[in-house]
Amino acid sequence: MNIFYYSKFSNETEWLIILKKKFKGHKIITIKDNFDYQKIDIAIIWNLPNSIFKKLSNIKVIFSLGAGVDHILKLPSYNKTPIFRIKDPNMRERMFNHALSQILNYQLKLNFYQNSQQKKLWLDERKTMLNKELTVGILGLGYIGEYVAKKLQNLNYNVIGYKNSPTLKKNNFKIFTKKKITHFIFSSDIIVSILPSTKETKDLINKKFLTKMKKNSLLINIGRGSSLNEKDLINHLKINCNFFVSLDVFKKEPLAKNHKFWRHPNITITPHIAAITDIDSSIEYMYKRFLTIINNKKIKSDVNLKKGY
Ligand code: OXD
Repeated sequence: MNIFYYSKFSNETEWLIILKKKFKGHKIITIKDNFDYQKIDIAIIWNLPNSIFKKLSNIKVIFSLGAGVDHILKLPSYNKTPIFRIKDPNMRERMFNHALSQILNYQLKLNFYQNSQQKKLWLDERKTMLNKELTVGILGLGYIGEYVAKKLQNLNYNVIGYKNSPTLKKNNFKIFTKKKITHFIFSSDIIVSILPSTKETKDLINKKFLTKMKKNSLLINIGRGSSLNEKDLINHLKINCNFFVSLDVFKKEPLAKNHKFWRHPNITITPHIAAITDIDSSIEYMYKRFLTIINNKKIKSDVNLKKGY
């Protein structure tokens, strides 16, 4: 098989070495190779420009090098080729660790101490919340969201969840759907968004949503930047000085140098690293999928094209 690899990851060389080892007997091709793109069977990609994608006219399957697939679905030349996303326990654990770090930062007021250290101030702050006193709302209960919710619950946080479509799956926490989103927002002290980028989720976290959040709460976005209306957030922060935000994803990445978010004291920024793609386990996952494809010849996409994730 001819396998095309594309990413702009800083550790691309390492990816290629391990891919070549794992997919021994097959050809791994990159844009640096002078290869007939029409002979490519499989594409392993992250943020591939459409100008290249449209040349891969005979691919049978696409592997997304991340949990999300919006970078593929938005390509004008994408035409229903089956897609597999990375479903990796290591990725889920990283996402959980990141969410927890931001929750604890807010809960234990660590930013205040960091700031006061700069000013050599001995802050005499006497109140922080216990886990059981906080309700964390998980917005988006997919493969990663459900895991984060369960892990937080194990740590004694009150956990509630939000899902666009109703579910029959039993969970130990309350799940709200579309009609009850206001209840979900009102009840949460902290909201963690792990939503995918779809038509339904576009700008879901807007003025109306933010106004319903508690005045002194925390919003964490580790899903997709498209679900947050950035202007509405800036305006919300102007009148709510005790509202905090932690953002790992943005409408446009990398975040522009002159973006207002960078300098806002209530916003913590990380550069889309909440769940970096783990090389070894992801390649292992893709290889297993690859074997079932070449053995069964039947390819069933991971992605529901109607829902967009
Ligand atoms: C993503 C990822 O899909 O980082 O955003 O995996």
